[in-house]
Amino acid sequence: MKTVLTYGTFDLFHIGHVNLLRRLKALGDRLVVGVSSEEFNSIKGKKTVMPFEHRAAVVKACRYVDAVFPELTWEQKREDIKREKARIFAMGDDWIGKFDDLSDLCEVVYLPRTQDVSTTEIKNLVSALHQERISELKGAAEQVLRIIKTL
Ligand code: C2G
Repeated sequence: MKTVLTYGTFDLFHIGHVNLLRRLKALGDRLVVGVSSEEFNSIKGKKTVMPFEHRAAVVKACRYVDAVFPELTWEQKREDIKREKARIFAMGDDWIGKFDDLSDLCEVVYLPRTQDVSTTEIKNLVSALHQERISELKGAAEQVLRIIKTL
């Protein structure tokens, strides 16, 4: 049984996450994912839209994923690799070189990210749509006011 181990926040689960998990599963027989807790995300300077329970449930529901566990600290990776008997530790290449120190325990792999999609981009798009909606409503309210003034 060749176990592959990876970590992530997986907020607003998108095609970039799916592509990564599919490619990671293809590297072995079993894919295990450490999903970042809220507390750990604040250490990473990240604020999520979806709570940990939802993000973990969505990742677990992905057919490429066999097991998930909470990621609480940077330091837990060595213990996780030993516990899960992971043969491969893998991340997207935005982390390239950051975890090479684990290569005494298992193979360390970085895969190319999926271009033009990220949780941050989705958040920005939603807030732009929100702003657009607000200005539409403002325009409509001003129009109503103008009509009222003519009455
Ligand atoms: N990813 C990707 N393509 C994208 C977006 C993300 O391949 N377009 C990959 C990232 O490279 C990462 C994984 O999806 O390997 C999860 O990304 P995030 O949820 O942003 O995870 P992050 O907050 O970077 O957490 O200890 C490591 C951290 O927990 C990683």
